[in-house]
Amino acid sequence: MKVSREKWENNFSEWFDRVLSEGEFYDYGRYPVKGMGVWTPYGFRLRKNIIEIIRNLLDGTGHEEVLFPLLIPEDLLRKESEHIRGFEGEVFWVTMGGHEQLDVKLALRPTSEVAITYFESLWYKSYRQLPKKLYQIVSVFRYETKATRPMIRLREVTTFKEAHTLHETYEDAERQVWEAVEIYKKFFDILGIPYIISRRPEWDKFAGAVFTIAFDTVMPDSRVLQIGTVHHLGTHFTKAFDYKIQKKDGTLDYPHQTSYGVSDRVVAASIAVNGDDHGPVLNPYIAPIKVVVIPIPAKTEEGTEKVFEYAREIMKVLNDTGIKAVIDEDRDKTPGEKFYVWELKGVPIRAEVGPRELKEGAVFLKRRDTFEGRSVKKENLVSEVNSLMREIYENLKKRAWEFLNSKIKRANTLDEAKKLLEAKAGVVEVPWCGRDECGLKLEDELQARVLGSPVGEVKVEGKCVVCGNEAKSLLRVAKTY
Ligand code: 5CA
Ligand code: ZN
Repeated sequence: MKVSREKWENNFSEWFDRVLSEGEFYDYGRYPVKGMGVWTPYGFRLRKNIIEIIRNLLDGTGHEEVLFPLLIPEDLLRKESEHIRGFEGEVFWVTMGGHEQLDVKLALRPTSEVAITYFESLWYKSYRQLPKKLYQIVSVFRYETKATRPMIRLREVTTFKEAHTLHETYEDAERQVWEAVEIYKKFFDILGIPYIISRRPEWDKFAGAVFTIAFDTVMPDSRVLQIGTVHHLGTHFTKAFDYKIQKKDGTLDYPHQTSYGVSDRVVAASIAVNGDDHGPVLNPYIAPIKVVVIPIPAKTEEGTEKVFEYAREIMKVLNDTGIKAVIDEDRDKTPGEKFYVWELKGVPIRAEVGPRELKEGAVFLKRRDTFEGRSVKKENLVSEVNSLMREIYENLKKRAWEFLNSKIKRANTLDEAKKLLEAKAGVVEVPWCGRDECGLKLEDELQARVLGSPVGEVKVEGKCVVCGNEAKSLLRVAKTY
């Protein structure tokens, strides 16, 4: 069967909503508070597998998991002026305790820089205790005013992994920024989510950061989604707390910080980057269910019973070796109806077991990504499934990267850039003189967002598409979520 991406790409929004609800990943839009969704059991397992990966990567690189209070008193949140300016319009406040008005309003944390810096100042007094790398995985709350979307723009972000690090010098913190970038690269590589990395422009860096490095991916509808950010915070927060540490040379000085985060958006991208008209195709590495066994009824009742028994045996063989498999024994559904359901859940492999397989001691394995099938002997089932999962994983990753690469275009004039964006090009790179003024004008002219410049050395020839001066860098623009 030929897999059509076209319909999928053109109706991505509806596709995504339908997959989340019918595939039983996430219940969104029905809870009576806007921007808050429910992780239902199947989606929760996918989320858990993803969290496990980032947790292992962080634990393996000297990060320590912590848990801070959800509520932040107003005076604490107001400590760093740029930070509060950036977040002011997005904060949910708790003002009552029972029947009493609270003396100090309490914010539902929109992020935890201030809460963590406050404690760092109590805990770490000397360079000898540094670097310190803390992280937590919690809910944060943001009163988002742009259109909210399931997993993508929430008011309760339930899977907010925020890391906060503390260093003696600016350079140490900068090295940490690049370590974090490497960690996120590994994370997204394991997930098979392709990305581009950009230094966000001055006007779009995190509120309170010296600079921000962002990971973006391109969704099937060609719109760009920011899936992770790494910030160098310099001494913005430590100065605001007048927090000094003893340095190597004996002096007292402000330590430097970084913070970096990912969210539910990563789960959204994991579901969205590979799919077709039938639904998503989950990367076998994180798929909650690797194999669904579908018994194909025989002509007689007795024959069907035998097939079901054999199908259960097949499921058990897989589960006994740690390959999560389920069987769909619903007697009221035809195999075709079952295929539909499990395709919507993105299960990477389907094992069809009918009278013929029973007779031959075989299993018919069908890949969800290409719909290719192969018959394997029961004795070889486990090794065949394992190698099939690897093949699917590699194929999905390759496909996703090919898609992303096809969505990065170069334009040398404003007009070209405009046409490309109108034709859903994805990311358009233009030569740029390096001045904020031109970047801002570009956003205005193109009605799109500037993602920033590629990280590292870029050789550019040509003239700034806005002012015509010699280009110093490339600027990426896109229609974004
Ligand atoms: N304290 C820093 C580092 S954790 C911070 O808050 N950075 S952030 O604002 O850029 O958020 C981190 C990541 O969370 C973003 O890159 C984005 O992928 C995700 N995110 C931000 N707001 C939302 C939201 N409303 N819904 C879902 N994900 C979000
Ligand atoms: Zn310019």
